[in-house]
Amino acid sequence: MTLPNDQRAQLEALYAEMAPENLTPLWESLAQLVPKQPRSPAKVHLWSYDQARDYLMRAGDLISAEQAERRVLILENPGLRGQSSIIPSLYAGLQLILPGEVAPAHRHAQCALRFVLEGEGAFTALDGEKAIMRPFDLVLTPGWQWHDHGNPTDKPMIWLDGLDIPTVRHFDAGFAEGYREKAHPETAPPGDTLARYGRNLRPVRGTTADRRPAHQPLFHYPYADWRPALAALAAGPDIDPHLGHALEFLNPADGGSVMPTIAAHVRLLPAGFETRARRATDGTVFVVVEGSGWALVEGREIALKPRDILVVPSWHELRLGAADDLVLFGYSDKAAQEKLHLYKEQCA
Ligand code: 1HN
Repeated sequence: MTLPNDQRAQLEALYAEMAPENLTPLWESLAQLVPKQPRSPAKVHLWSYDQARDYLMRAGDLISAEQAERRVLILENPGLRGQSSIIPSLYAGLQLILPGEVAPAHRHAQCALRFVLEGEGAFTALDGEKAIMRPFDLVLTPGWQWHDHGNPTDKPMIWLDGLDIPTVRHFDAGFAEGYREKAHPETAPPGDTLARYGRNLRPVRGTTADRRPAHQPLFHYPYADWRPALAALAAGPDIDPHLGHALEFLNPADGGSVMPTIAAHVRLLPAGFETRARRATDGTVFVVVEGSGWALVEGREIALKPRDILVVPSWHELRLGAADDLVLFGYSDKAAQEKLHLYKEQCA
């Protein structure tokens, strides 16, 4: 705000006097507080998987999963350093679990997804039921459900963790507790929940077979299921000009997003396809699953290759192009924004 010098001086003197009383004038910050459109402090950024993996493996030589509780390198947005955030509302990390290791059981208010990047045969156990993890599986650990991880194989296992840590912190609503033992006792054989709740069926309500929490029963979305579904969609004649072939992961309990704060999807862009420009208010974390291509974010071109991780903050114009068939996984805060009636998108 530009004001005559003497008025400015008098105002500044007034602000200085009131500051010790924890009072501050709105008119100096109104335009920033209520922007005409989103101006995210987060930046567009790409993490090379190979580079991050190197540091993660070096950490693996220096600290055990049990010592660390979770051996994770946080992907901090360069515009949000020190905040453990990849966008203002969400967290991302790369977790390593080495052969024979256990990451002990705990539960917390924050909800989490895991997207497997490397290794096969380690597990996440949710309330005592193991999901055996394979590359590009999506595994959920919803809020306040017990979870531990273990790697009984002879190879390292690495996955991307996506959590709503900054959202829970924003609401000052975080609780956590450790389990009395390292691992939750087994409650069901691996795959049991997928069989009961993952096939457009569910145990009849009120029977003992209906053992999972009603609001969040399913927690494993295997690559072996979603990839053929995406291939079938891509075999059809229609393609969305802004998204390509896209499928969202659903919570079968309500047909909504996988978790209350986080939405997740996959998309396939056929070789040579370029999307039209689009922007949305959800900040999105993308993982390249297969193929190669580019992202054009606000005019800046970024090359994409398998396992690299790209963050596109709110209201950044995005175009994607596929050199060969490009498959992406993405998660975002769209789920929370829709509940708050904040979500918007703009397609060119
Ligand atoms: C957590 O529980 C896990 O269970 C990973 O693997 C990362 C980051 C912050 C808080 C809880 C896990 C986490 C986390």
